[in-house]
Order: sequence, then structure tokens, then C-alpha cells
Amino acid sequence: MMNVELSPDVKLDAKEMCLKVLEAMYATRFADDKMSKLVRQNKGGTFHLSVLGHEMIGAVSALSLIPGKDWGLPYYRDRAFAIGIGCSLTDLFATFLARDVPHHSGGRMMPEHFSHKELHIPCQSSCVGSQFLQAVGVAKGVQLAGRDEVVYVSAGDGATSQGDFHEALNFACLHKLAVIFVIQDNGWAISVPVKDQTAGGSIVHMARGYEGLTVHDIDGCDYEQVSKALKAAVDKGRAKQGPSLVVAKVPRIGAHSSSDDPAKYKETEITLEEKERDPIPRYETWLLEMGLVTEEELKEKREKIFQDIEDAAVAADLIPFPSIESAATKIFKEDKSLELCLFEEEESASSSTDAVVMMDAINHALDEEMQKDPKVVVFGQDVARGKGGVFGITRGLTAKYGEERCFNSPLAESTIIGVALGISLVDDFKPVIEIQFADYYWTGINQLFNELASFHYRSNGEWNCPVVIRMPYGGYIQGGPYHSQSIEAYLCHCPGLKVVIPSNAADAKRLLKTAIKDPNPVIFLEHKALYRQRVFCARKEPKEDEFLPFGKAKVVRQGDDITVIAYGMMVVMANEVAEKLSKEGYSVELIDLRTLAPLDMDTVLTSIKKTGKALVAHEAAGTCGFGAEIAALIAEAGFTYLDAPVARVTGKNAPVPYCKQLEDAILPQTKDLEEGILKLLKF
Ligand SMILES: Cc1ncc(C[n+]2csc(CCOP(=O)(O)OP(=O)(O)O)c2C)c(N)n1
Repeated sequence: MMNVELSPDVKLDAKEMCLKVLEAMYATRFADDKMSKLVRQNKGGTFHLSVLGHEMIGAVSALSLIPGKDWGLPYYRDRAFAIGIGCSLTDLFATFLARDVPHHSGGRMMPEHFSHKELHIPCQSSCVGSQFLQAVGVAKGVQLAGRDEVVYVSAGDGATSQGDFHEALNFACLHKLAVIFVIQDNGWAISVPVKDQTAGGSIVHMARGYEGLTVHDIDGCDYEQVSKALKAAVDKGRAKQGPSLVVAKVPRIGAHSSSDDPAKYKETEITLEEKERDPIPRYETWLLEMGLVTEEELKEKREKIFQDIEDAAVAADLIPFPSIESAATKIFKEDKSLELCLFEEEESASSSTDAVVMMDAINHALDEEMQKDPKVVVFGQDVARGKGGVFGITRGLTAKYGEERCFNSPLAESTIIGVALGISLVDDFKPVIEIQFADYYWTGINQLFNELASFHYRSNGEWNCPVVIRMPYGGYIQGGPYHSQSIEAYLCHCPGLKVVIPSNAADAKRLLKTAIKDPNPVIFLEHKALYRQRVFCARKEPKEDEFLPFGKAKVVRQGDDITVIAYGMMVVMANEVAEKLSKEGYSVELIDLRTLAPLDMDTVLTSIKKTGKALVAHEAAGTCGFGAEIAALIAEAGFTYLDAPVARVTGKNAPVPYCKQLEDAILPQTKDLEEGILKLLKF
């Protein structure tokens, strides 16, 4: 028999495998022909991504895995993988036509963005390279679950220039994860040739420095090389021996996409040479030479699969478009049990002997939830062992729950968020991650804004990501411009994120518990200057089973003359000012929003109906700050209640400087709040 081996788990004999590969390759090719025809005839979608030349590497990869057990994160030029692993042709055509199917986003994404929960294909985005860290996260989840599934992730050569590629290789090697990185190296990233892309021109050389990574340098159109490399990579992953990288050279025979014209940047000789390397005729010849098929059988297979594609295209065209009403649905996964969290809030004085400060309350919430649910895992920079984070919030968790459940991440925020996303897709794992300072979440912003926030929406509700991201934020402790930022407005602008900002220890504990229960991404912002604050923030410790629902603001103090709307540090300061003003005969109602997304406008509107005056306070810069949003919402829904324009007291439009005198000049102080309140009172 020929030189073809199969992994022991793949229940096909070598000949069956070869023929299945051929079928997947034919289906992929005929689908391409049909789709590009439909685009040209203006009878289908407007966008088509050609797979021509990439068929073999995708098909063999898929058929080397166990569908529904192993995982696949195939990139947009990997339809051969999707077909090989078992995605329905009708679904794929329906997605091409942006129709209402449960998988592959049901018209929410452009074609070729695969998603299929039963087949373990997490929803793919359009951001080149973002899938690497998510794949690594899935593999980490599989490892935490103690199983032997392997995770396939593919991308083009251009994607290896992304930092996420290197972060993913590093994390996969550090944790010895069962990931198979397959780079379908066609030598081009749209019009950019590899010589402009990769130092030294070789991804293989570039990757060889990663300790523990097996690197396969293969011709992606040669069946024996491809199947051998995939088998070795699957076997290594299955045996929990760590990651592999397969760099498969393939031609890109078509244009980058239906919007691209390669004649602008490819010389004719190159185009001809790429056509020569077409894996399909080459594979047919090989199959004939090996005696695995006859010409007649090839012809029969071609005709049969051609017809399957025609039928799939017709069937897909009968599927309706998604309803217009569904356009803004599935932004969050609903969970009715979260509404059951309500309880009678006890007022507890900070002076009580059993009061906790905010940092302890957060630590206790983590501890109790980890105790209760073995699927809660904590990681981030410095969070493990004796250190427990630079603020000590996670102290004691490694000692109590082990290195597996509270571990240090590399110093890479994209890794922290991307890996958390991946872990959250496996079983019911709930990563609770720490970004050391909110100021440093920017290096993870692609994984947060472009990936995590929209995962549920983009997957048409197939997937959801229960990730909690804790971030110390805010100023007043001389942190300078990089340890003082208040980033809430950016976060609230991004659909798909919940944003929580507690102002005292009791709220912090109860809200963090709710965040961990929530099946959606939750950002938990902890004000650094309040961690140890006692006068206002220390509270009687809530019991283990106390949760606070999101979207329920708290009236911190009742008043009749003016409403102050605040969160975080501003609640503490405004309370102090309100106390002072009460002695001067002014009655200030203070609202602590507690969660900005979802936002409780009912409480705000009820209050301004009574007071007729609204002042919003936050320490972030005023321009495009969250106060602008609240002012607009009040203008829309509460204009007639107002006796004065909505006022704002905010930080100045400047970075937060280090020198105390300068910091004080930039961030709002109690005197600014007092002035703002009095001005509005006297309007
Ligand atoms: C982060 C990001 N930057 C830019 C783009 C636009 N873009 C889409 S595909 C592509 C080229 C990708 O090339 P490569 O990774 O080699 O894969 P190929 O398309 O050649 O298969 C670019 C620049 C994108 N989708 N994502």
C-alpha cells in the first residue's frame, strides 16, 4: 500500500480517506465555480472568496480530526475544512446568500466565516489572525477539562505577521497545548508578496525558536506530505504532547476576493505557474497512479458532486433572508436566572466591626465562587501564588485552588483576553481575568472589541462567552497617564459588553458574583483609590448567596433639590459634598449607577421628575464621556421634567499627569462638584 498513515482515531481506511479527501476537494472547487458564477450574474451574494489551490490542505486537515470531538477554527479561505468536517453544503450556500440558517452567522457575517457549535467550530471573525489565541484558549479549556481533543486553527501567511500569532505560539508552548497551527502559505496577502511580509521569507525559520513546537514544512498540494504532517500533529496533540505548526505551501489560483484584480500586481508567468500547481489534477493523477481510482470513477464522482453543488445552491436559495426584526437581537445571551438575584439590601454602616474594604470583598467573592464552581478559573499578570496581583486581589487563590485554576499569564493583554474567550467556549468554563491596569487593556482591544463583544451576535446566538474582565482603573493616587485612565465610555460604546463599576465593598462583592453568573462578557472596573477606602466604601460583608442584579441603580441619598448621577469615585466625593450642602440647607439626591451597561435610566428619570435638575459627574474627560450619553438620554426622555440644562462635572480633556498638583488640576475635586451643584441649584 502507499505511504499513507492515519491517526488511530480516524475510522477510515487509507483508501476511503483518499477518496473522502477527493470528494471534499471537488465539492470545494465546484462550490467556488458556482459562487463566482452567481456573483458575476448578480444572482447571489455580492462577495466571494475563492479557495482555488487551498483545497487539499483544508480537506486533509478536516478528515484527520474527529468531527464534533476535535475543534476547528478555520479561516475564510478554508471552505475545504468546513466541507471536510461535515458542514452542510446547503448551509454554506445559504450563508453565501446571507440567508437565515442557524450556523455560520445566519447572514450576520460575510460568506466563509464559519461557525457550527455541534461541529466544534467557534464563530470566526474577519480580523486576520485573531483566531490563533482563541484556538489556544479552546485547547487550554480542553486541557483543564482533562480531555484529549485537539484544536485545529488555520490562517494565511500574511496572518503570521500579526502579534497574536506569536503570542499564541508562545502560550501554546508554555502550556503544552494540543493545537495544530496550519498556515496555508500561498505567498500573498492580497497583493503583498511574502518578501514584503516576512523577514527572511520563511515562516518555518521564524517559528522554529519556540520551544516545544514541532514545525512541518510541506507542499500543501502533495497528499503524502500533507497527510503525514497532519497525522503527526494530531497524534502529538492527542497524546497531550503539545502544539505543532504545519506550514503548507499552496498556490492562490484565484483572486484574493471578488473585489480584487490580481492582474494589477501579479505577472502572467506567476499566474501560470500557480495554475500549474493546482492540487486537484495533481491529486487525480496520483490517485490513478496508485490504482485507487479509475478514470471512470473520477468522472462519476465529479458529476455526482457537481450535481450536489447545484442542488445545494437551489435549496439554499429557497431559504428566506433573516427577518428585519432579528437585526438587533442576540447581542446578549439571555439568562432569566439572573433576574432572580434580587434581595433586600441591608444598609450597613462602614463603622461596623465586621466591615470589609473593597479589595477584600472582591477577593472573597472570587474565593466563594471558585469554591462553589470548579469551572471558574482566574488568570492574568502576577495574579498567581504569593503575589496575588499587584493589588493583592487574587491573593491566596493559587494556594487554595491550585496552579490550574489561578495562574499567571504572559505579559500580553491580547493573550489574556483571547485565551479567556477560547476557554469560555469549552464546557461551562468561566474565566475571570485580570488586566493589571485598565490603561493596558488597549493592547488587548482587538480581542475585546472585535472578538469577544460580538461573538454571540456574530454566531447568530450559537456561541456565548461568559468571561469576566476585572480591571483596576481611575486616578487620584498619582499613577500618571498610564495608571489613571477611566475607560468606561469606550467600553460602553461597544455593543455586547456589560460594564460594572461598584462604589463600595458590598456592591463590589454582590456585583462580581452576578458577573461570574452572567453568560456574557462583563467588564468589572475597580477603582484603585477605593480598594482600601474605609469611610464610605467599607461595608458589612454580604453573605455568600447575595447577588445584585445588573441595571439597578441605587439612590444613595434622597433629596429634593437636585439629582447628582455618579459612579465609582464620584459617588464617594459627591456623597461628601451632599453631606456638607445638607448642612447648608440644600437637599441633594445622589444616584450611584452601579452598572453603566445595562443602564438604569428609570431611576434617573424618576429622580429628576422630583428634583427638576440633573448633574452628571465622572472623572474621565468630558468630551464624549459617559456623562454626554446620560445628558442626551435625559434630554430625550426627561426634558419636560427639567428646570435647568443638564450639567456635567468631569475630568479635563487631558491625560492624567503624575505630579499631585497637576493631577488635582485635571481630575474633578470635591470643590468642583460643590461649585457645579451650587451653580445648578441657583440656575
Ligand atoms: C487585522 C486585519 N487587517 C487587515 C485585514 C484586511 N485583509 C483581509 S484578508 C487580507 C490578506 C490576508 O492574507 P493571508 O493571511 O496571507 O491570507 P490569504 O488571504 O492569502 O489566504 C487582508 C490584509 C483584515 N481582515 N484583518
